[in-house]
Amino acid sequence: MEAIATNFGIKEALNQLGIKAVNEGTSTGSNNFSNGDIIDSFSPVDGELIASVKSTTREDYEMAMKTATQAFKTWRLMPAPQRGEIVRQFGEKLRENKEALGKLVSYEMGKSYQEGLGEVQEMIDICDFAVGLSRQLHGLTMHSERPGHRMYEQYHPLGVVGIISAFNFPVAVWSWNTALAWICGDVCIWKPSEKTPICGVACQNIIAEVLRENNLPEGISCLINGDYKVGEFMTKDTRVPLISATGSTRMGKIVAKEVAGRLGKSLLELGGNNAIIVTPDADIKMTVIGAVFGAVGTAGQRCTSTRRLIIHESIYDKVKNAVADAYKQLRIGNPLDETNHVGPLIDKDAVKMYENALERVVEEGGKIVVDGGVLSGDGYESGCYVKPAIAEAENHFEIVQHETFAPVLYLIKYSGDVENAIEFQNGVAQGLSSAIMTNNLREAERFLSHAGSDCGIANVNIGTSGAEIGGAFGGEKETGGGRESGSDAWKIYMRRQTNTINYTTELPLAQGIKFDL
Ligand code: UN1
Repeated sequence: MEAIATNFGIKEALNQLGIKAVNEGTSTGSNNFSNGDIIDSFSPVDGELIASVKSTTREDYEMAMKTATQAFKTWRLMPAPQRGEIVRQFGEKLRENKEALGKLVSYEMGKSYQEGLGEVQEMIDICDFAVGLSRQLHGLTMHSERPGHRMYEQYHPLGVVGIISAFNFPVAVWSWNTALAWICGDVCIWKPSEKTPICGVACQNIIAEVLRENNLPEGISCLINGDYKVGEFMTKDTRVPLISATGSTRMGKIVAKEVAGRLGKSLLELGGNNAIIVTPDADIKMTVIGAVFGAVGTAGQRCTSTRRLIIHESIYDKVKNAVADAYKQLRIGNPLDETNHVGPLIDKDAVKMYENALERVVEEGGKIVVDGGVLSGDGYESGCYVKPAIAEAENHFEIVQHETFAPVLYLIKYSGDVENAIEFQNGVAQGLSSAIMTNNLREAERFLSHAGSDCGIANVNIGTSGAEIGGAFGGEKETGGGRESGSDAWKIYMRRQTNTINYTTELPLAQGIKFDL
């Protein structure tokens, strides 16, 4: 058992990231406000205890808030390009720690080491993006209807931003939010998933070093630990103008209600139920790669994972067989071993949900194409390794309508026109990512048109997952409507102010109103 941590250099990685070994007590890391119950983090890779943290109590939270609000007073006065310089240094530190952090992500979350590295790369990329953006927080100028008046708008920092992130992207999602929030002049309080708290401590240690080196208050970045109850400290807190929450639709609905109830802003990035439409004009080889990576990458635990393949009847058997054949080549096992494609699910609850989905699809009349099952024996001792499965199903099945965070792919047949496939694609409650595989320009354009995909992401000839940070990331309907990361997503982290300046000696009123005294 110890072999995995030892053989794959986990201990060295933890050491480099400033995480205390299991026998040395809890890892508080830097600026981590936690004195409550102990949260032990077990690796889904081998079931071993990685390290422990303490959860955040109400009093700890008040301390975090105090530190953050204090830091905001300094941070907001720093010119945005100088804040960008701090984010640039953070990106540099991430480059230095890429392998160690990628390894920890892989070991604590269970995704492949390559994907762990990819996740850290997303952090580096968003830092680079934010550095450039720190010189481009533009507002517009507009012409006043009054003579001798100038009108424009500007963006100001919001204050304390609360970030709640999920286990599946334990470091990147935080950075998409925090790197932008920081250049915008905000300070952040982050509650990572209680399933991956060590990744949180590692990130906090990295940014704390940068802040220390620049004599800046650590309150710019605060870490709190715990479950939804700790999240609630922030969602109910009027001192937190924006809550950015990533996770299930169920969680998002609770957060949205809570935050809206106090007229705060929320940025929600929730569940997806992503489909790839495969038309008669699809390149089958590309389809197989896109579908298989989309369905089994991160063991199906991305919000962008491919859950449904909507295939035209004329090529249905061909695509089904090609994808099923590709599944035969999948190697399931220790994600730190780069010869494996699929690692474990996050925990045994996730395994139960996976098993339940496979039972349900059969109960509802579906047919298993590639068998699933939980793996046991040598190397699978954690009990979290499952076989990626494929089932033939119909779009309206209740289980197909539901997002199961596991490698279960549903094959759905369509006939006739691409419109019928688009109808299936849109016929779910979620609206995150979507794709069409076709070499037919008309089909592709129809898919992208206003009558096409209703998702926040719509791709042609690539899969549903693996979005670049440069675009705005998020989705519609039950995905929550939020956009983070690239494009103009920065605007949600700022408050907009319209300014009108009169440089005359008269006071003309707008709308031509006369008010003579
Ligand atoms: C998520 O699963 O919450 O598009 C984020 C992707 C990644 C991000 C996924 N860039 O698959």
